Amino acid sequence: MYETLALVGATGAVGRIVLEQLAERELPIKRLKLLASERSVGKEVHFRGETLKVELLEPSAFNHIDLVIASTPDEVSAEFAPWAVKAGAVVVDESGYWRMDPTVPLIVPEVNPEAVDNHQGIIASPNCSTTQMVVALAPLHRAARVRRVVVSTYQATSGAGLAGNEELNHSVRSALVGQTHPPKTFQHPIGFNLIPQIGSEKHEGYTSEEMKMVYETRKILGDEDIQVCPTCVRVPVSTGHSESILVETETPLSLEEAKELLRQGEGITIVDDLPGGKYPMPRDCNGKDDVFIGRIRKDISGGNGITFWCVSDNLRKGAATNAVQIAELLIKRSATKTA
Ligand code: 11C
Repeated sequence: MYETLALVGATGAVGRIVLEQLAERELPIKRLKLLASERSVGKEVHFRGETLKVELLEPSAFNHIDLVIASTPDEVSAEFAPWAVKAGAVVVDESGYWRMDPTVPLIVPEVNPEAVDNHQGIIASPNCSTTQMVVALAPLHRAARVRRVVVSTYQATSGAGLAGNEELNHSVRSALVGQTHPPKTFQHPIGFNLIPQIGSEKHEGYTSEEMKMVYETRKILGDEDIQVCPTCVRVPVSTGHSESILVETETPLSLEEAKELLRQGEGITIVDDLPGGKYPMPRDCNGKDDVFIGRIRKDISGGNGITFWCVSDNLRKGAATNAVQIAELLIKRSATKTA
C-alpha cells in the first residue's frame, strides 16, 4: 500500500535525519525519491548503499508516489502538498502551514495516534517545542486533566536549520576575538547571548512560535480549554530544545503520582537525581528519540501544580523522528484495516 516514498527537502537539517531514520527503522519502502528546489537538484545522497540524485520538486514528481515526508518552509508546503494529494499520495508535513487546518490531523504518535485516521491526504507534524511538551503533558492530562501550563523554552539554533547553526559558530568565534558577526538568521548576535524572540509578533505581544505552543497543544490534546502561557527564547546551543514547564491539573496530583505517570509515559525517559547532579541536558539528549524529563517538583508557590525540566533533540523527536513515526503509524493502521 505505501511502497514508494518521496522525501521533500532531503538536503536540509531535518531531511538528513529523516534519511538516517529511514535507514535505521524498518519501513517497508521499496523505492525512495528525493525532491528539492532547483538549487539542490542533481546533488547526490547515499542511502542504504545506493547513491540517489535529488530531483526537482514539481507536480509530475509525485506520479506513482504513495507517501511523502516533507520538511520545507511553509510557503513551499502550501504549493506542493496539493500537487502530491492530487497525484494520490499522503503527505506527512513538518511545516507550519497545514497544522491548524481543521481537515488536517496534527499528530504526535504517543499522544493522539487515532486522529491519523481522519486525514484527507495531509497529516501535519507539530512544531518542535510543542511536540516535546505534549509528550510530557499527555500522561498528566489523561489522568488529571491539564488546565494551565506556564512554559519557558531554551531553543537550540538548529531550530532555524543549517543556517542557524552556522550563525552560532560564526557568532561565537567572532565574539572570542572581540568582533561582532552581523546576524542574518537571528535578530541579534547569538554567541554568548540569549534572544527572547522566536518568530514575529503574532498576538498581544506573544510571538508566532509562542502562539504555536498555545494552539497546537490544544489541538493535539483535544481540549480547547487548556491555557498555555509560553515564553520562547533562543539560546547558544546547537541542538536540543529545553523547557521549564509548570502544569496545573484539574484533579490534584501528588508528587509521587505525577512522577509515576511521567515514568510510565510513552516516549519519556526520566533523569531526575538532583543530589547526584543528574538531570536532562541538551548535550546528553542529542541523537536520541525520547523526551527527557527531570527536576520534577511540586509547585511551592501555591496552586495545584507540578513543575519539571524537559529536553529533547529538536531535529529528531521535534521533527524527523516524529514524521517518520507518523509514517509508520499510517502504514500500521492501514495494514490493520486491510487485513
Ligand atoms: C525553532 N521551533 O526552533 C522552531 C523551528 O513551525 O516547525 C520549527 C518551526 C516550525 O526555530
